[in-house]
Amino acid sequence: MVTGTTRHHRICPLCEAGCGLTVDLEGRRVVKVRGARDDVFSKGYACPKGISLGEIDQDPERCHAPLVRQPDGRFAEVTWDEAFAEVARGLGRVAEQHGKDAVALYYGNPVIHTVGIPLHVAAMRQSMQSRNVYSSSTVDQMPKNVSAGLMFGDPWAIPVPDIDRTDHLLILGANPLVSNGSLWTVPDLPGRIRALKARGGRLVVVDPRRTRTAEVADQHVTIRPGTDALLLFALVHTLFDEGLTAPLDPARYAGEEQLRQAAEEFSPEAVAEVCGTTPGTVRGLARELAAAPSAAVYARMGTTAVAFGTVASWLVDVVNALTGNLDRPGGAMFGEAQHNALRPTGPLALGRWHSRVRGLPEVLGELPAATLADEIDTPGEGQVRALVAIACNPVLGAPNGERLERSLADLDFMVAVDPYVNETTRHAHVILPPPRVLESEHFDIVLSRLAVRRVARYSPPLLPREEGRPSEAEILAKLTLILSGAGPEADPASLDSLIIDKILGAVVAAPGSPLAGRDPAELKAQLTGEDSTERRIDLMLRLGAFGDAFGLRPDGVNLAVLRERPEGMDFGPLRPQLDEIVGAESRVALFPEPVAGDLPRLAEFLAAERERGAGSFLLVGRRHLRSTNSWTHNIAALSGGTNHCALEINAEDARRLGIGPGDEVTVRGRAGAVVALAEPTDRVGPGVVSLPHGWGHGRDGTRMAHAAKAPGVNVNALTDELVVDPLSGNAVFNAVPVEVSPGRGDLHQC
Ligand SMILES: Nc1nc2c(c(=O)[nH]1)N[C@H]1C(S)=C(S)[C@@H](COP(=O)(O)OP(=O)(O)OC[C@H]3O[C@@H](n4cnc5c(=O)[nH]c(N)nc54)[C@H](O)[C@@H]3O)O[C@H]1N2
Ligand SMILES: Nc1nc2c(c(=O)[nH]1)N[C@H]1C(S)=C(S)[C@@H](COP(=O)(O)OP(=O)(O)OC[C@H]3O[C@@H](n4cnc5c(=O)[nH]c(N)nc54)[C@H](O)[C@@H]3O)O[C@H]1N2
Ligand code: SF4
Ligand SMILES: [Mo]
Repeated sequence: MVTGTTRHHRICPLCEAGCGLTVDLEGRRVVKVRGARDDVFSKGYACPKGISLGEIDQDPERCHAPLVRQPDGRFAEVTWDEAFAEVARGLGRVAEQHGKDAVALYYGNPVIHTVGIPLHVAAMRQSMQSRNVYSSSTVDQMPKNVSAGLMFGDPWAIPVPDIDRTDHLLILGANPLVSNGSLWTVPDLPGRIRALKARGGRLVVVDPRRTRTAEVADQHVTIRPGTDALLLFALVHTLFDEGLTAPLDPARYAGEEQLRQAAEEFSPEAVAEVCGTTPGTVRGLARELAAAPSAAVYARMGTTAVAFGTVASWLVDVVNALTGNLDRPGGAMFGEAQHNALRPTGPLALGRWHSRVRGLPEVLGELPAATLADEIDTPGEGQVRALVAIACNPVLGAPNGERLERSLADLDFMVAVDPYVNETTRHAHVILPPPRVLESEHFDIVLSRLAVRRVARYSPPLLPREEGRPSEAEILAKLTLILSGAGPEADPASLDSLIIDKILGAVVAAPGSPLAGRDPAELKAQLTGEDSTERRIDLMLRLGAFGDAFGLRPDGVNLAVLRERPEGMDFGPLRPQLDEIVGAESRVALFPEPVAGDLPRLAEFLAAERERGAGSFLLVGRRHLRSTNSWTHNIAALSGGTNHCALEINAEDARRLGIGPGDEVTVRGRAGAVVALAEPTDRVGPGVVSLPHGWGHGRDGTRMAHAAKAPGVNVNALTDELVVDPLSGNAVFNAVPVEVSPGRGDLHQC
């Protein structure tokens, strides 16, 4: 280490793995980042994105001052007070003229990677009193939330493979060697897979594309996109048919017999051809799962962002349960939150209200992102006229993003909390940039529940914020206060204090709570931290799984303890928790009623697919190791090389159509068309094409000059906002029917 350099530990906020990084600073400048060998969880692992955290943090095109759009359309820098006053005016005017539902909220993926946003989003939603709440959940994992909510009574009780102890891992529609795991916090997946194989374990991957994960698997089963629900049902059928199910305690599990009956029509023989495989392969998958001493099934985007997302997500955990692997070491286990998760109990209520235009059901208080444009475009009572857009880029991330972009341009007011002027935020009237990454603390609020080990970690801000610059938590608190009518001058810390009082009030009043009857003011006085954000983290830690419960568990953690241990504390492997999660009074619902109601649609799909002749291509997505959805293409160290936007097409299909490498091809979907560059390959099978998302840069008025040099095309110009998974409202990005033709036809886009 050079003199003048300081060395720090910091949790990487860029993906769900949450690796520990060692960051060397010279003053306020990052000189080097690498994996932290002493991190209790990631033990030195880091991917190229984490290593580039300095470049991301110091990208000169990140905004540092708030921006207000001028009458000529250009953005001007203003003071924070001016910016908040402008937001209060803009949102106030819309709410006054058109009512509370006219103000919509949309928050995106980085929300789970920050502290300030999850700390405030619940209060913000409450104070808005708007039915128009949207998030990237409905372009991502909402089907899994629905299936978990229906089966276990908690939408975040999502089992994760206990990879360090399993003998057999079956992965469908996920590419964790590239994504680094999702709904599965598992740093150093490459190392953990190597360890699995070294101890004689087996990895099987079901994916239409030969991904990096498929390449290291013992078996890669190619599947026709969009058919996983059928394949999984055939596994269930086989388990019953061949007497391979583990005995399930009827006091713990409900609906086994109905499930068995429902699986009858989905035999391997009935579905295999539609799935693009053979009955023998399907039966083999089921037999191996049943025979393994321990096994886990895991599935992600290829099974959630599809038309049968909820059914497929449910069947994954049905297979885990039927093989006796749910909640047992080496199987699919529940993670444990380092913070107090306020656990809901009882089956999830779906559709408590419906969207105004398309009548789509609310899920977890949200409406589907796929219908936001309808709600903006369609006049009438409750029409959306203003948007609060937090850490999101739905122009590139939501289905038919091009239509949504036209809708956003038409809003009366939009405020964005975002560091970039990008495809979405360029339509905002006010942009409020969060501080530098290294000026923020890091604490996993959502993800620790999905972690493969029981760990507690906290990273304080490495750098003090510049004078007068609010934290992301303060920005969110200010917006919340504005939305609640308290005005732009209200003190953001007052909101944290109120929330702390509310949580402590509930904790001391809860019957059976170890803190029942205690004085909330006395507990509050014990909280430590530099600011109210840290005091809230301290509260969560103390009430969490490893917490000191305000002194009742003297060995437990609190913020002060973790501040002394930046590398974190490890509390061991996962432990069985099903009884706590489901509760003594309830049972795991193996055959939840809403899912049962969607099965006739699956049967119709099967029948239709059996009749289908050779048809159009099916489009699937892919991710690149050095990308993060739409927003890291501006970083030189993370772009170029293999990280580019190209249409993978089967080499034989390309030859038949007269398409060569690098040729322009027109891809046409229901929503629109793009001209992409072709990459003929044997990675995808006949009839399948793949385009990554998050591209389509270089639009007027954006400020991402490096990204604009290799803009790529927006795959979500092709995806159809009118098709959703009906139970969850989730968008469909995989198995999208498209036409592919050589050349650019009459299109001028690139
Ligand atoms: N076709 C297709 N479309 C997809 C997908 C797919 O597989 N195929 N995947 C979908 C999935 S899973 C997701 S999650 C979505 C993602 O879509 P979104 O969540 O809408 O957007 P991102 O591209 O992740 O962009 C995140 C935004 O947050 C900003 N940002 C980054 N860090 C911070 C921060 O710390 N604070 C704040 N306030 N802002 C920040 C970035 O500048 C950017 O504008 O895309 C979805 N779209
Ligand atoms: N490097 C990198 N990492 C990321 C991100 C990123 O953009 N880049 N994004 C983050 C986000 S927001 C998320 S949600 C996660 C997503 O994490 P993953 O789900 O692991 O990532 P994907 O690459 O979308 O993987 C989906 C896989 O499903 C396959 N697939 C498509 N259709 C089907 C189908 O019908 N059936 C089956 N069985 N497979 C199908 C695709 O070929 C692809 O391999 O990654 C996160 N991590
Ligand atoms: S795997 Fe994810 S958390 Fe780990 S260094 Fe890479 S981006 Fe960061
Ligand atoms: Mo995502």
